Amino acid sequence: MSRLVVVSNRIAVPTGRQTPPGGLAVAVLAALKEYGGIWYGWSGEVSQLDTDTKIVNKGNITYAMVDLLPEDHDDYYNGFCNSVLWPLCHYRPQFMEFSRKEWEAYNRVNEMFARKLVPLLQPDDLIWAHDYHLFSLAHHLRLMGVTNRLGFFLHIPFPAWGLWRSLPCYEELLTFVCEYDLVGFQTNDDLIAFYNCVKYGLGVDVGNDGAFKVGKHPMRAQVFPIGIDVQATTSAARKSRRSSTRKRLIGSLRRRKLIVGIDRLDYSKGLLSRFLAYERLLELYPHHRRNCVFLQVAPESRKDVEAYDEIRRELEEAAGHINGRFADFDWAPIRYLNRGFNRGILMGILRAAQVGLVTPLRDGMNLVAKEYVACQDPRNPGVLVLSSLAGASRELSDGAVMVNPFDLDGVAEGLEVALQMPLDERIHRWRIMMKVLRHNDIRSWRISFVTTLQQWPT
Ligand code: GDG
Repeated sequence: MSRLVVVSNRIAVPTGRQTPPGGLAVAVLAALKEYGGIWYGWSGEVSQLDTDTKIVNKGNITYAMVDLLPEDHDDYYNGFCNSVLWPLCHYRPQFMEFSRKEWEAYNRVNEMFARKLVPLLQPDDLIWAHDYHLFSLAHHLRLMGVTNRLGFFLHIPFPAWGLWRSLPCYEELLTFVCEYDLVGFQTNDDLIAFYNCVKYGLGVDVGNDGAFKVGKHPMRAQVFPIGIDVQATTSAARKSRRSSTRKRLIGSLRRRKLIVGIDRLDYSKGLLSRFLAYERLLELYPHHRRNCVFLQVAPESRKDVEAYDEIRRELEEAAGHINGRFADFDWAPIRYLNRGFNRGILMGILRAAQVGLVTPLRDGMNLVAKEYVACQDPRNPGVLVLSSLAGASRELSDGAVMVNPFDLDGVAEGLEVALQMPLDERIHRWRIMMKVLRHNDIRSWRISFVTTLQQWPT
């Protein structure tokens, strides 16, 4: 088999037992561990000078890391990636702040990533780029004469044509995306949105097999819903039974039911609406007062982007308000932890919860929804309450209690259903979801993407 070279904006070299938060890191690491290869991208460091690529070998993975210059960190990462593409793809155009300077920085950094990658490549390497930071990478690699197979997977949603066209550089960026050989999306909704953009933005019709040509270049777009490492997740959750943190958590609940949310602190995750929906639960269904606890873990991300400051403030206020309104001497309805934990502890928290509350306003997939299911005790599983706007809803809607995160009363009702659900129904729903997770795990995601990339367009 050809060597796999994974390229992502951010490299996550695991230290000890810690895996950094973020769905992409978790997924890519699990995929690379299986057969090994190179993981290339930004080190997470900002340097004043253009530095050499740093190489670290660990197990069967070679980590190749480049630093960013301060102005590139501002304009490419905080700017075009996280203040233009992220809000646009998550249907939040009000947070979009476009400038030509940042668009230039985006292309400059994609060119730099390509230039420093070229010396690491062998002729038959398969190159698999990840996520919205690297829409333009194929374009720069092609300009440098790279003829390797180039695949791209988008972890976040692809926006509808009506939104995409609001990006001033939409046509050029879309043309760059079409220089990959294979482009993968999380759901059919994203794929259809992409086809429409290609059709209306570039005037190109897509064939029934998802193949089309932009200029002379044949490419293909397809759905590859990302999965999790079910066995590793389940066993981490089982092992956590012995952990002192989990024992402390369970002891502190005093037999109250636990509702849990775990998300990076991000406006796409719908945390404020989730807090308000929980408040509605306590208003509309007063029998849950004093009888349940909502634990939200929300490690900070993208601290330099203004919109994230605002959400942090809003959440602190909302948690304070709800606790102030309902708390008693020996009960606080919300526990809001604004920091990260190691993976073992997180999986233990998920296992301990009677309800997993996953209510993003938009999400490419949402791995926490899948992890919650995999962490459950088969003899007494909890219930997943899931947003219909998460990619995971396309696979888990038969087993989860489905809610629309914009309908606060509806989410409160979903919580009520979940908290009251009898054991036999919980087991039935859990089994349906586990079947889906096992069938489409991280391994089959990786294999189906890489195999399709290898075979296309022969
Ligand atoms: C993007 C897309 C798509 C969370 N807190 C900690 C921690 N986590 C782990 C979770 C989970 C991952 O991070 C988060 O994954 P999500 O999928 O929920 O969300 P994004 O980070 O936005 O991921 C998303 C994903 O890519 C994969 O394609 O599903 O739609 O937005 O695994 O458990 N991990 C550690 N400490 C924490 O505090 N170690």
